Amino acid sequence: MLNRTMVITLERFILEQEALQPDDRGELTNLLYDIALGAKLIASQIRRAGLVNIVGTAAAVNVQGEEQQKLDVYANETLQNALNHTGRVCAMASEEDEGLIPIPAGYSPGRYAVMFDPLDGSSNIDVNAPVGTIFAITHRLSSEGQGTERDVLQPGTELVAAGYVIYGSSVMMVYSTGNGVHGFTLDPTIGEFLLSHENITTPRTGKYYSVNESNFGRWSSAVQRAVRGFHGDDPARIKGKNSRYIGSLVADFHRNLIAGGVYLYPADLKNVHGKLRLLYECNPMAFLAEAAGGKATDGSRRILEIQPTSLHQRTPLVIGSAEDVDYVSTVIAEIEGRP
Ligand code: AFP
Repeated sequence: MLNRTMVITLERFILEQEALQPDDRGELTNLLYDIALGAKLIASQIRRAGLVNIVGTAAAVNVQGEEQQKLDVYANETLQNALNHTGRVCAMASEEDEGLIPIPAGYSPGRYAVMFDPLDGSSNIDVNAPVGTIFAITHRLSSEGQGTERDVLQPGTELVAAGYVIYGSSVMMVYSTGNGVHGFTLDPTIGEFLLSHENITTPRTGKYYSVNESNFGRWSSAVQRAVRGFHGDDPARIKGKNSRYIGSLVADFHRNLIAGGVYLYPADLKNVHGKLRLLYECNPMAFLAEAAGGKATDGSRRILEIQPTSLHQRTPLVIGSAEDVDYVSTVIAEIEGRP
């Protein structure tokens, strides 16, 4: 008989998955759980975002008399504090910090390096639109002590796990260790992430395309041609799509992952290498897209095969349903005269 009170928590699910990765000795499980804890703390602050000013200046200044921090600073510190003392992490890199973040004195460095964008899409906070936290995890390459940039500057093919948390109408954590993509929704009444979307697979082709079209005149003619295809101008090869763009990668990616579609942030005359960061945004999302049956390229190369050379390297990104991503690569190759 169906057990109606049975729920699968994030902890239980990743513990069961861990049996599939025996060499990780439970550390990856705990690391994902540390990230989930950080995300719950961030979620609770985001929920209060509009209230700080209503509650008044007393709430904007904490007991030490410090000014209320901006949410992206808060999210960055919260994640670092959730990870830096556990003995599981040798170094961190964040979109908010210029250099590598070492493990504080007194704590032992561990086997993993973690990269994150603590609050992606933070310009959306003021208008109550969804934002997110994105993360990626690698095994360290250095042998001991504090981690080095080498541990972090690994191609996405070396990731052992990646995921994001979306702070939307509900809070969801979506992650993969390469073995399926799984989504958990935070039940605020019990403070637990519960399995809500097991084995997410993205449709081969999607309904939506997501791109900041105000950049149209600054794109290469190849990118313009591909986007016109999504408008419906190339019906022999691709069906026209609906446009959806929030301007928050996590939210745009999440919708397209579930419903099918393609997100683009191409290079343009202002952002000659694209806008998004390889380590904190593109690699983790590419890892998830591929684990869900989708694809991610920079217009020609597979994102996960790009060798990073610096912490804040940017890359163009085309990500989502496999046939839609392939369409963009094909059009770009044709116009640029590549095979
Ligand atoms: P912010 O974190 O500065 O809001 O940037 C968000 C982001 O990195 C990504 O989440 C969006 O998809 C993209 O930038 C939006 O950029 P445009 O505003 O140029 O469209």
